[in-house]
Amino acid sequence: MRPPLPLDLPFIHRCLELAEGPAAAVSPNPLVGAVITLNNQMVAEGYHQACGSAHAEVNALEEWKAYLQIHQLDGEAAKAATLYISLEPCNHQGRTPPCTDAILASGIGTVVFACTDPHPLVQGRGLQRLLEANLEIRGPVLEKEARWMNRRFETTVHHQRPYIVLKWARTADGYLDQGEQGPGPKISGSLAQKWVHGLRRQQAALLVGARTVLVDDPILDARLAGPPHPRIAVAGDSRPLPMDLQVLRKVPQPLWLPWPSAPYSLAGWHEILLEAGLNSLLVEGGLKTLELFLNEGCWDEIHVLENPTLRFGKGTPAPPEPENPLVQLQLGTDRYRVYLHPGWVPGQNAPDLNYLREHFIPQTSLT
Ligand code: AOF
Ligand code: ZN
Repeated sequence: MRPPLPLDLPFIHRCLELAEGPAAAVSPNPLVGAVITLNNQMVAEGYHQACGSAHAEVNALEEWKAYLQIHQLDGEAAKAATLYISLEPCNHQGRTPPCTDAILASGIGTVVFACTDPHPLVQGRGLQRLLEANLEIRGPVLEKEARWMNRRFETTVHHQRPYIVLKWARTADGYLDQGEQGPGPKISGSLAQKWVHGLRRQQAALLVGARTVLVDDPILDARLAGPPHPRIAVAGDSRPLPMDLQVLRKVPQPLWLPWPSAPYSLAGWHEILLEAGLNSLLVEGGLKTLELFLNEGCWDEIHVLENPTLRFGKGTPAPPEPENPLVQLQLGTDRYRVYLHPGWVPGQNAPDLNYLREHFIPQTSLT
């Protein structure tokens, strides 16, 4: 294994960019992007588009084969080519065949990777196989950034639970809704709503309490940001919901999460979600559902939107917020705060602070 070259950085950067596009459509798999270069020119690229479909390397190799044909190049060109990949290639048969086989068959001489695959069946074995076949291997490159991009996948592998994002909107005087009087007027402005839809398309599942579904009758999709839409999970007792609710018009049907009781804890929910292939969860309320996660400290990110001019005077109080937001900014008419769980330490198991802050700042396409 060799250390990376300065020229490797922009190509791995492109791999990460390609990887992120499909968002939660790859769940429970990782996001992966690949680029193939010849004489330091990009000649092919590919990414993993959805769980069950071809891996990133395989898609890039398809484009590479077409390039070889068009330019009437042979195996010598392959030896001179470099495959850049954001995750170590797999070496096992999953839903799809091992990528190492496809790489070796292509005759490509060099592989540069961003980070190793923590999956128990991979963990360095993919790189080992390529090294044994005398390929030149360089890396890791942008390792923290690549693992952060796959924090949902990494969390399922290391902690056997989905990555958990809590989100709520509150009034200036600290209320989630008007309590007995119902939800009241919408709290967040249109820009904040668009941003929330962006959050939704990145999590495999969206959880709400049954009471919230009954009272608010929300749609709970990512329509303002585009697909994929999260799978809806509803927490409550086993009382069936009225069939004319908006979330019930969706396919597939919501996943029912039985309300935790003395013998049944959040771990039970984690199991149900992972079994359904859902590696991340956005919890949007109500208060009791949010409190289940907050009281156990079982969360990774908290996103709070505050309307600084709206006051309800009374109602359901918003949960208290942790100290030290990672990001604090104005988002249209709302104030926006993001908190990262202290288990994520910038510069250690997460990228540095500047990178993280940039990551959570809404992109210009939203405005
Ligand atoms: C790669 N390239 O693009 C991805 C990889 O069931 P499968 O065949 O899709 O395999 C899923 C596992 O393969 C997944 O848990 C992870 O370890 C790895 N994902 N590997 O070489 C890819 N998506
Ligand atoms: Zn693979």
